[in-house]
Amino acid sequence: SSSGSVVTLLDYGAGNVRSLRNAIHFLGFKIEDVQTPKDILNAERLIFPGVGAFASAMDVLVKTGMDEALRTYIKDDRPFLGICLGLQLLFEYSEENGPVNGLGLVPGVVGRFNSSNGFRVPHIGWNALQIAKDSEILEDVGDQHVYFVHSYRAMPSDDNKEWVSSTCNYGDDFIASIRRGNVHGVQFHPEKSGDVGLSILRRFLLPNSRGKKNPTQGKASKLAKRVIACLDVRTNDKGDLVVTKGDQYDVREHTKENEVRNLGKPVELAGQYYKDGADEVSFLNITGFRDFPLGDLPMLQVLRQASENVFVPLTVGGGIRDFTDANGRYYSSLEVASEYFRSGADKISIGSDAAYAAEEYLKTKVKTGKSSLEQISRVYGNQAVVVSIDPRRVYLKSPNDVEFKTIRVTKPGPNGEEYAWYQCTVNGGREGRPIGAYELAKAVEELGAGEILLNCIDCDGQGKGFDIDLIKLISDAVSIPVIASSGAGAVEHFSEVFTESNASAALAAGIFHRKEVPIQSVKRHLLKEGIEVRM
Ligand code: 1PR
Repeated sequence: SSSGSVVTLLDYGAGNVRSLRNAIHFLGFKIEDVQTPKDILNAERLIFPGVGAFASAMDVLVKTGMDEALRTYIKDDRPFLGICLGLQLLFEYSEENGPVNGLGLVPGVVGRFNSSNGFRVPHIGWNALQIAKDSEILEDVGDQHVYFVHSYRAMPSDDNKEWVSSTCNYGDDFIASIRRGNVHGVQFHPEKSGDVGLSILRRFLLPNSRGKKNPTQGKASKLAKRVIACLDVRTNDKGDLVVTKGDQYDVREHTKENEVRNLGKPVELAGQYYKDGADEVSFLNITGFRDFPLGDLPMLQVLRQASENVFVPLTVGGGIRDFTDANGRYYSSLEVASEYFRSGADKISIGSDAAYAAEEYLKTKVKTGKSSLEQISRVYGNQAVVVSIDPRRVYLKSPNDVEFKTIRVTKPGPNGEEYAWYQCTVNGGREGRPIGAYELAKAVEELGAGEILLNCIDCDGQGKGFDIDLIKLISDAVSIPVIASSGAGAVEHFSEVFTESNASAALAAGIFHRKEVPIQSVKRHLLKEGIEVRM
């Protein structure tokens, strides 16, 4: 058994490495944390999961003297695995807020993806590897998707050819992994790449587990469309945290007791959806606008437990904003988000507070840097910040009836109206705001959102399909990924949304909770329709 084996982790405290810790523990290893440069030199096996921004990571390494220790360790060809930024830092320099010097061990430059050629930035999701040479830890991964989330990447060149073990295509071919001797680096996240990722980590940790087979090229060929399972969570009247699900955001049974609908336990369902093949799992604390999440320890507990066994990305939303508690203690939204990240979230999602920030920004045209959205994305990166939009369709006789972006609807309204706008709401759909989904989406993209979770109150829980008009409007308006949400009732609704709009992912709740349509059926259907998915 591998229990008792130890791996050294270089975590300089810049962000969430809980997922990686969980994956290492899951594989039966103990973790020793690097405290001083000596610990690096004494490591038997070192994992370096870079998180945060390139410049601040380099700062910490230089200030602590760990940069020199890392150079020595790697030059001596000792077992090393760099993940994401932990790979990028090995290069000569990065253009991220730079140029900023890196460790200079691998020839090449880290630059930003170019979104002008139609590829959305950040690059988020499950993409395919083109294996360049035997990398030992990647064997048989060529036909599978692995999970990427980043805006910067290093490019292959003649100078770094001896290092590059695989590339990935996203607009251009960038470096997905490197290997020389015992030194490995991956741009994707093995700890978030399901079974495939766990076996990559296992092969790094346990050289004996490496087989003899050569990597094979296979089915995975490009960025897959994601299928996301969403758990709306709240405390019911008995005080238990339950997964609930509304009809147009009404989550109460229409009985005399009027209780909150209970569809299961959050941790169990998350684990089930992971096994069923969900590409991501989202938790939305739907009463977060009234409750204070740091006072809501059960929700943090849910995240901690779920992340121990779920090795795909976890998003959590609800209540991410500044807060002053009953004792007068002030919590910044950054503190709230940090607590979620520390508890196992890979991304956080902001609803109401992002709507207020967008309204303010549209009014003043000034980025104050003070909104939760701006603060959290500055520290954790855009790719860690999702904005959740809760719009409601408002029909209009004429496109000029409102100052917001209107569309010509595919199906006329109840009084024959041919136009509509999508009014944003806050507080779980309870309050309409003077801003449209279109305006909000564009504003939050500028303020630093990395992704948009696009709900639709009219369609929520109806099972009649996604609001294609809305999803088209928003996914064409922004260059960050858009997650289509609300209304999935059958497998055809997923192929429809991916064929008719530029959504990068589709999210559903009710059909999965009620076991009407399994995730695998959705994926098999998409595959049959020629839409790339992770199987
Ligand atoms: O405003 O930052 O505290 O965040 C609150 C979060 O909670 C927002 O993301 C908001 O969308 C969500 N929320 C608030 N109230 C409700 C409610 O239902 N009463 N749920 C709610 C949002 C929408 C989706 C749902 C899809 C798919 N639920 O998450 O899962 O519509 O459902 P379906 O497949 O069954 O149609 P803040």
